[in-house]
Amino acid sequence: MEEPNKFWKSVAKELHFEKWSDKGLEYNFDHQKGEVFVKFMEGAKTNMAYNCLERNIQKGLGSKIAYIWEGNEPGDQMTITYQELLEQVSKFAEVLRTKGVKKGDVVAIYLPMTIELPIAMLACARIGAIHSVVFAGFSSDALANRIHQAKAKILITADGFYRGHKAIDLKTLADKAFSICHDQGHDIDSVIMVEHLKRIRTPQGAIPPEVKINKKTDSLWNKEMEAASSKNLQTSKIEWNDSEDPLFILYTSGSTGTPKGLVHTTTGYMTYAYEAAKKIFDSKPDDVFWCTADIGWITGHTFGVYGALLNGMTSMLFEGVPNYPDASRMWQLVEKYKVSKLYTSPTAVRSLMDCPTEMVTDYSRDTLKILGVVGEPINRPAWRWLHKVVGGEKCAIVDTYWQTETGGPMLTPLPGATPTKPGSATMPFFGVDPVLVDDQGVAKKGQIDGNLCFARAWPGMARTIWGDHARFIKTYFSTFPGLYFTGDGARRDQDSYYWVGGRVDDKLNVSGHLLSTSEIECVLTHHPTVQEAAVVAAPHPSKGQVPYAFVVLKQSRTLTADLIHEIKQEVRNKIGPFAAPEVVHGACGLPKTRSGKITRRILRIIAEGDHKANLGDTSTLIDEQVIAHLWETRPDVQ
Ligand code: 6R9
Repeated sequence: MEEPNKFWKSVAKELHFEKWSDKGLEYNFDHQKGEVFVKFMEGAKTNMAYNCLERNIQKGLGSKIAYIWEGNEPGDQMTITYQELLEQVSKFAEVLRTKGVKKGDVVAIYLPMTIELPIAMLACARIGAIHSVVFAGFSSDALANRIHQAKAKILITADGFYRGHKAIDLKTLADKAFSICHDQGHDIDSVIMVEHLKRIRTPQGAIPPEVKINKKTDSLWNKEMEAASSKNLQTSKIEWNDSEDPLFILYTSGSTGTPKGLVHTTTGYMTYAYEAAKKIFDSKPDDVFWCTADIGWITGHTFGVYGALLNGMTSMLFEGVPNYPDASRMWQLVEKYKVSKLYTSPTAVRSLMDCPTEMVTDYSRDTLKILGVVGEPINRPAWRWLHKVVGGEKCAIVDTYWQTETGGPMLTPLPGATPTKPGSATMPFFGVDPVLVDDQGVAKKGQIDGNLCFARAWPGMARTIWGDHARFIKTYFSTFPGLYFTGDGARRDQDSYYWVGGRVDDKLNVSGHLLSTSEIECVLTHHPTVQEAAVVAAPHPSKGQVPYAFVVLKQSRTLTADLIHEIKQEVRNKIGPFAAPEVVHGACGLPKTRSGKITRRILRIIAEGDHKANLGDTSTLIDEQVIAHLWETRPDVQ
């Protein structure tokens, strides 16, 4: 693209600005030449919530459904229109003001997938407060850490919720987080709690959490909203924010150290989210869009909330899990709500593709048009299954590559326009300039494997790490000066398609052969008995490093000596003898973060057999017990 600046400003023109600015993208990526910064349309005044709500209502979408909410228990459901959403957001904006929240203050939000979550986010945006959403699956420690780091003033939470049969004591977790914060010398001013449990059904066998209210700090969402209603307000006052005023902070776990609070600002992020949802999901007025990602992750922010609402879409908010009450739940919902655009993760696809095909095909998927995936490389069998079984070979598949830091997709097909190749996120999004560099930072042209960087700024990128700009520069701009470094490795093929292979620190060097762990994983997951696999590097006295493979077998399969031999042989055949795993470790599961990422850090420690090593923060794992099980089943030598 010759003139990204002109292009992005023309996109911004479709949105509402109280004051326009002719400035475009201004940036410096080279820390040797001065401060690293990125700005877009500095000096313009706008408001994200106004663009999501009033702007659409003025276009006649007031009575259009903004969200369809479906609870954990089938049948728990509700809808809210754009007009109703505006009323709720306006009231909650007043509630926040009454609580003393001002422009620039940080509001922590720790809520399940309920309608109050986007309401709270939009209310913050409306008054210029900065939201910091903490995924409701995080532990008290993780919440405390995030509240403390951002010095959040107030917390919005709920009493509790259910995921499948499991009850989550959200308020108790929040209370624990406060006492941790208190010990660290940071007290939260007030807590607003949604009484969610009394309006949803309890799953069979689950025990509803007991909730304690602290009279000094806690108040109830509904009571606060009633008080705001009594003021008879129509719509609350809008804060016209500057383009570069922070919109939100979102924490992403660093592979080491404390989580990084990435800061996204107003106009650039808004313009990028709007255009990404519009073009990648080919937004149409009668769409029902379902982004399955929790709003606590960047995908939920950009697509589940902002991208969807900016485009006036109807979208789904699902509080449950894909395998409850059974593994057909997702397809039941696609049929029930006539979903046309579905955005999910390769992990979800892989977990569902093992079930009998009828679990999918018993439900109508006729309305589906686009199937998107994000979060990790999708292996070919999963891509094909999604295309064939779910999409009936008539849906476009969009494999979108991006990061919390990038705000929106960087490599992605455009549906119907970009011919796809299973497993490749294809080509750069508008104005994105990918560069593959070798370890010395030399950019390589043509067909090549390298470190994935971006040479030019784009409007949606994070501007800094909250309170630590030096860390921002060190993490993203110091490895290859002048370039934004993603931390991922990628290959560009003969057609200029990009294949993201995974984090570059997942590379291993066996007797001088540089191997990508994901390359080996790909062979392993192709094996008919293997459901999931992760490969890490283990030290070896003569070879330097060797691949150590963790494999989760499909149900009813056991890892016999013959099978181990067969699996190793398969890798020998497909990649080469040097790539054959030294150890094949039969695992009952892999340690994963709640966003579905395998924590290789932990797997490396287990592979090394270092019982004394510090596992680091394990609070973000779905199931901490997996670690103990992996230690128990660790084979000595094979
Ligand atoms: C949006 C999101 C970012 C990391 C990223 C990369 C991996 C995401 C991918 C992908 C291959 C894709 N990743 N999408 N790898 N193909 N389509 O997931 O953000 O949680 O910050 O993760 O996820 O390794 O660097 P985040």
